[in-house]
Amino acid sequence: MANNNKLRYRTVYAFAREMYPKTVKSDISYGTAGFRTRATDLSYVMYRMGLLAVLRARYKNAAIGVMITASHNPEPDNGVKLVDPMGEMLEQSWEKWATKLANVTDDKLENVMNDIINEYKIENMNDRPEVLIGKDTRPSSPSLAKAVVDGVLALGGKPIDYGIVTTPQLHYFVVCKNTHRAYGQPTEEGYYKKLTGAFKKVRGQNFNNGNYTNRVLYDGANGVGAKKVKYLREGLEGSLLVDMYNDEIIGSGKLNYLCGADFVKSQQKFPTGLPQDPNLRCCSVDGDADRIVYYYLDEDKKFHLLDGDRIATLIAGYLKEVLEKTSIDLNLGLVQTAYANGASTDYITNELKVPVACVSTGVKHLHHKALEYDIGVYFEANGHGTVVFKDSAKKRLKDALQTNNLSDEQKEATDKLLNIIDIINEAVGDAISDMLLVETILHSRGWSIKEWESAYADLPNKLLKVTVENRAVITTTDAERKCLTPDGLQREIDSIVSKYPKGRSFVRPSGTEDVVRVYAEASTKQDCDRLAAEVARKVFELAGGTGTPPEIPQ
Ligand code: 16G
Ligand code: MG
Repeated sequence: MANNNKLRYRTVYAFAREMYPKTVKSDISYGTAGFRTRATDLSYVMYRMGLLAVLRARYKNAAIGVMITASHNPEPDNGVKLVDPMGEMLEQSWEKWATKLANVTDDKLENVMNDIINEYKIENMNDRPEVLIGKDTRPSSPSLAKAVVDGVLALGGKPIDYGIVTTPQLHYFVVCKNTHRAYGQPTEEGYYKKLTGAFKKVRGQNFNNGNYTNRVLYDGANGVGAKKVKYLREGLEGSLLVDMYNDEIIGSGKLNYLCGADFVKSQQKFPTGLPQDPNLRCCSVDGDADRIVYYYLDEDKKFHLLDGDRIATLIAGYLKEVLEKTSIDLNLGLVQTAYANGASTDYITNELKVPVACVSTGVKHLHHKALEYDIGVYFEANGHGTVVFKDSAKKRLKDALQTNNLSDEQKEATDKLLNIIDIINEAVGDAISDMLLVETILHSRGWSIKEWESAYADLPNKLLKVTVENRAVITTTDAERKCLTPDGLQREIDSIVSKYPKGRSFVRPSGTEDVVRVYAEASTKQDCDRLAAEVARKVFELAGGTGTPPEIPQ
């Protein structure tokens, strides 16, 4: 064994030195969604993540995923994240090992690997675990994928290259593998079949209903989300007509450019490339298709956004209703972050009467919390989200169908809920699956996009960035809603907020950019802009702002 390890390490080191030497001096860290930086700086990081994936797979005795993508970021960037056995993001306690392994010099690689092996008592170093690898459409992705493959091979793992897939597809394949196909077939075809099969069943023969029409305009962000919907459409067989826009894929240089979910949500603007006719139901996904937002232009060309909060409330309200019809006693909860619009939280709590939890930013936190409910719906305002069902909840629904003492209504609702579960990618938020779910609910309700929007009115909100010398001076608590340091900042924020009706504001250091983010909402746009600026100014003053201080509108 020791000898084997020695031999293996020789290979690991030779590969590292010859093919993937560490070319960048400065350190990088495994952030909210893995490593992300310029693609040209990532080869050695990819190779090392191949190594880490094998160690993690041996430790968990399960298949692990590696996804190469920089999501909504510009085309010259890239990134990598690991996917844990049940589709979750890499367990947080391993993030520090990922960071260490990425930053160590080539000649010390062996030491860090030994540290990991000792820390986790990994003894099965001769196992050949599977590492599933996926990549987005970036031109840099193929060579970076090869680096991951080489890392996996160097340490004796078995790489399975899925080629170009969406992030949620890769998560799905990992879950399928590790549940021995109980969750589905670990192939692209299996993925489309499962989702579209369930979708068509729920939709039935009437493709339209009331004010709902079965056509949606789809902005593919010139990325993998565009490529994959082409296959999805075949499976849908006309039950849903997905009109594709922004589908120039590899090498166009247009990935996420003036389009895609991040552009639409953060700029609050209609994307380029779509027809601007009024009242058309449109949606945009991001560069790796794990986020989606809906929107439309009204008769006056005014832009209306239906973001992750709207999707969450639509889903939670509907699932609650279907669940009540089944008469099966399962608890349903919704998980949001501090970025959720206050109006959505009010609506969920007071109208839908669904319990709401608030957690820190980042999919892993939401997903984790949602697992506490029998049925957990989670969404970030930016459009990341899905629904997760406890195994015990699924079993109770299935068992209930087997008994013969359900009324027709109960039976229909239970059957519907079970089919809806199959439309959902529970492994992680999935733009394509979320779109099918939203379309299913709108169809079932007979709603146009305007009717969906009329549930509640968003409070005006604003997001600002402040650059400071060291953003780590800002620390937060209470799901990022309050800051602990620097001293006195929270007191100042409280006093500013108290001047504005329905005012709310919080600040947090970004996990992906070197900035501090400031969120504010208030009852009018003017108040909201002022509130955001006043808070940003305080951050600038108390947290070591750099550049020009934020201006406060008069
Ligand atoms: C990452 C997260 C996203 C979060 C965002 C916040 C995942 C897969 N992605 O993109 O959920 O909203 O970071 O970015 O977890 P920020 O920390 O820069 O505000
Ligand atoms: Mg993404």
